[in-house]
Amino acid sequence: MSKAVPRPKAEPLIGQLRAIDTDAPIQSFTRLLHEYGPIIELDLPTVPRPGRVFLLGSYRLIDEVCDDRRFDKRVHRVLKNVRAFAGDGLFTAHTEEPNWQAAHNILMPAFGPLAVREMFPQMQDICEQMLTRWERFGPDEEFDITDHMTRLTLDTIALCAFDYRFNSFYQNEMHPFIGAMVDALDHAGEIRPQLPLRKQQRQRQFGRDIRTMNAISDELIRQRKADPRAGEKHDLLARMLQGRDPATGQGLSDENIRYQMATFLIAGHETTSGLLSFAAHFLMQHPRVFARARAEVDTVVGPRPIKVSDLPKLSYIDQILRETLRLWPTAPAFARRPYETTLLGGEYEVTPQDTLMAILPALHRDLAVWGPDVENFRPERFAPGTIEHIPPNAWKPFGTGQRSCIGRPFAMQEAQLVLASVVQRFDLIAADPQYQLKVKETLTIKPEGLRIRVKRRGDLA
Ligand code: MNH
Repeated sequence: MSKAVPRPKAEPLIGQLRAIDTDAPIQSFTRLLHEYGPIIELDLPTVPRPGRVFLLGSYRLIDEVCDDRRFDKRVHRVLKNVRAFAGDGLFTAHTEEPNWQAAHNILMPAFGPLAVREMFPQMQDICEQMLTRWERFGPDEEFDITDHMTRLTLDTIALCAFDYRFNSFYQNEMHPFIGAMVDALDHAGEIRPQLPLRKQQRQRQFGRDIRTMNAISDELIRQRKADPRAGEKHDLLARMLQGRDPATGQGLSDENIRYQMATFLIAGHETTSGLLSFAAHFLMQHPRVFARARAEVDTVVGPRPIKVSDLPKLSYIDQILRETLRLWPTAPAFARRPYETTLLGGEYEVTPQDTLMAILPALHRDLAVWGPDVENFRPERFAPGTIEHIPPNAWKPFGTGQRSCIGRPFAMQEAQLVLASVVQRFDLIAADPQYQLKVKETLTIKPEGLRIRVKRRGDLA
């Protein structure tokens, strides 16, 4: 017998609208799961039927839906909206679409550990631009750390993937791609019901945003095709233009390449910038963690520039990043669907039309896995000797199985380099010591209004 899934706080017509902060749905879902238990049904006027949407918050249920034999990625409502500009690119493709497998086969080697090691000099180039700016402006300049990290990660993915420089650290305004992307993602993720006129305006703006993003991808392709030295390049763009799927001999179409470019520019920077911003927040809140991180960098690296071969030895930096992704997984949810109607947890019937959302901030706070101090920032959870006791599928910031994050080695290498370089050379000072973490949600999550100052290490106040 199948049990009914609880649908807390649903009212006629508006469903759970009153129980959910539409600007911060993931944080609302996490609270509801905390209150009502491991699975609840989402009920909102903007969520289409007949398929039902279930939110999952426990280790036991999420572990189950991570099984690639019974479950596949669900391209849920928001991702369907994102397809307006990311099409059948890797992130938004259905697994059974031919371009998913083709692009996966062509691009996997480009994101393998060896290929990513070769991108280290470009990552360092952009990191040095940010730290040089910090040095030149000095300790009196107050700035938004998330703004800087966004410039850093956008410039890094563009340089590594497309050999293109946005030069964000040499401008005041953010690159127009950012504004268009943030607005388009915001529109794609909207769960608030809208009045018709407003809806129309938003739809038109969405069209403009998409044209802005497409124009940037087209310009990158145009420059590459006009570049007499294009043949010497082996970056991602080169692999997309020339690569063939070894399984079929097929290449990627121009349209699909444009979708992949939008995908990489978005997936390649939003999440990593959030990770680095949250990590900076935790370092300021936990001076002992900061001190230990600095001691590790001093021991492994000393005062010289960091080398790619140092990174595997910077284990505590890696632990800090993992613990940051536990508390604030910057891609905070992923969706699954069963291939066949099945009983979830042995008691809830779910069908292939349903959407099962793994809510990661809830998973990462499951007391059964993490113990009573789940809310505490404690990188030691991921220390060698302890990390082995974390059960598989309990920590899922990069998604799962064949549809997990292709950019994970890239993101972790970049984040490790940047965090290590920061603690090596700078003290971080919260501009407002009373700042309470506020988390802004788009498709991803980031700290909001986190203003800091930076002081070169050893300089007097
Ligand atoms: Mn990434 C898929 C998280 C960095 C490119 N990424 C995913 C998924 C998660 C995720 C979760 C699975 C989504 C789903 O199941 O619907 N990604 C992250 C995080 C970071 C990150 C937390 C950084 C921190 N991602 C990156 C970077 C790139 C990238 C950097 C590219 C350079 N991610 C992707 C792509 C996919 C993906 C592409 C889709 C892979 C696929 O389905 O084949």
